[in-house]
Amino acid sequence: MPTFKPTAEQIAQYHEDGYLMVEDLFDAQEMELLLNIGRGDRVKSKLVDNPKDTSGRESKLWLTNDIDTPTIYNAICRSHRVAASMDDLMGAEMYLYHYKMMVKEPRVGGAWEWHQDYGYWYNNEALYPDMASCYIAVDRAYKGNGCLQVLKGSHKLGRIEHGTYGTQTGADPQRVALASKHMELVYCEMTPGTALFFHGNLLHRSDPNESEDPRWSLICCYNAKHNPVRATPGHSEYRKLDHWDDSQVREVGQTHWNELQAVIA
Ligand SMILES: O=C(O)CCC(=O)C(=O)O
Repeated sequence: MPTFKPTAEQIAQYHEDGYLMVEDLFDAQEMELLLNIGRGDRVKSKLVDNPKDTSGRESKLWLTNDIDTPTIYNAICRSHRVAASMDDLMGAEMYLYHYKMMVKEPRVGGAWEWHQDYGYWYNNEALYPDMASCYIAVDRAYKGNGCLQVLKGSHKLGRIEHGTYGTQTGADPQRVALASKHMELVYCEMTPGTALFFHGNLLHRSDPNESEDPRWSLICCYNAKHNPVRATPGHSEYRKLDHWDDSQVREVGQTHWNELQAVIA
């Protein structure tokens, strides 16, 4: 069972780059469980939204702030390797703001415009940008299926003005073009189980899925305890987040999967 605690060097790198990629934060069995549960989850499938990109291509996502149900999602969001690492990287007590499953189906899944997550969350009256996410690759993510792209170090720019482009909220394109002249564009290619911790002000985007491979990912989003925010549907004010042992991903996940199979049968 993988465990993880960021070193002082990794924390410094996170502050410098605005992100930290950790390979194999979850093992193949944990990701297989997550994918099976994600595909068979009738409760979550009722929450699915289909946002369109500027060219009309649809992605699928569900989003929730449920922290109480003993699901594999909560076992991951509460796990020491994610939640305690988030505290270490952000230097603050972080709580789960929400989490979401992002699905880009083969040949169908759409693009995401350049944005900062704080560009969205600012509108929920989050006072500080002391917010961050952990993107977990459930499927392999690579250029062809629209992996995440980031502008390295862009979290240091502060919040950029956001507007509506197509049906999505995006960062001011002129400002992004300016930043792109000075900052390295990194394609975050990831194997299943690899995770990307990234700051709420890091500029990121992704291309549509042009491949035959699906691209599922779970994104766990956290806010600092000291950062007031207005609760909105699916997004929470401060609630203490107890961390669970890393072994719970497998244990809670297996029970979750058994329950789902019983419902499906
Ligand atoms: O899944 C993606 O490609 C992008 C998701 C994203 O940017 C977000 O949820 O903030």
